[in-house]
Amino acid sequence: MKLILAIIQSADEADTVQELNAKGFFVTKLSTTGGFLKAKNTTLLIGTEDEKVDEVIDTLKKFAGHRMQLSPVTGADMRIFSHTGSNMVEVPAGGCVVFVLDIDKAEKF
Ligand code: 2BA
Repeated sequence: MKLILAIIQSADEADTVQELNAKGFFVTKLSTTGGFLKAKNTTLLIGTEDEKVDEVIDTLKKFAGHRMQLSPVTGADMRIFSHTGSNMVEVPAGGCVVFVLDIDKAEKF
C-alpha cells in the first residue's frame, strides 16, 4: 500500500479529483499554501495499492502537470497581441509535486 501526496494548482483540483474518482481512487483534498510564494495550492492524499501508483501519476501528469494552455487576452495586453489576429494566447499552466510514501498498515473501521 502507498500514500501518494500530490501538491497541485488549485485551478486543476476539480478535473483531477473527478478523473481520479471516476477511475475508482479515493482522494482527500487539503487546502494548502506554498511556503515560498505563499500562494494557495491543493494537496491531494491518495491511498492505493502499489501496482496502481503509476496510473495515479499518469492521471496527475495529464490533469495537473506543466502544460501550455490557451487564455483570452484582455485589457492592455490586447494592443500587444492584436497583430496576431487572435485574442487567445498560450500561457504556462499547472505543475505538480508528488511524493509516494510506503504505508505499513491501512484500516477503515
Ligand atoms: P515547485 O517546486 O513546483 O513547488 C510548488 C509547491 O509545491 C511549493 O510552493 C510547495 O507548496 C510544494 N513543494 C514543492 N517542493 C516541496 C517539498 N520538497 N516539500 C514540501 N512541499 C513542497 P512554494 O513553496 O510556494 O514554491 C513555489 C515555487 O517557488 C517552487 O515550485 C519553486 O520553483 C520555487 N521555490 C520554492 N522554494 C524555493 C527555495 N527555497 N528556493 C528557491 N526557489 C524555491
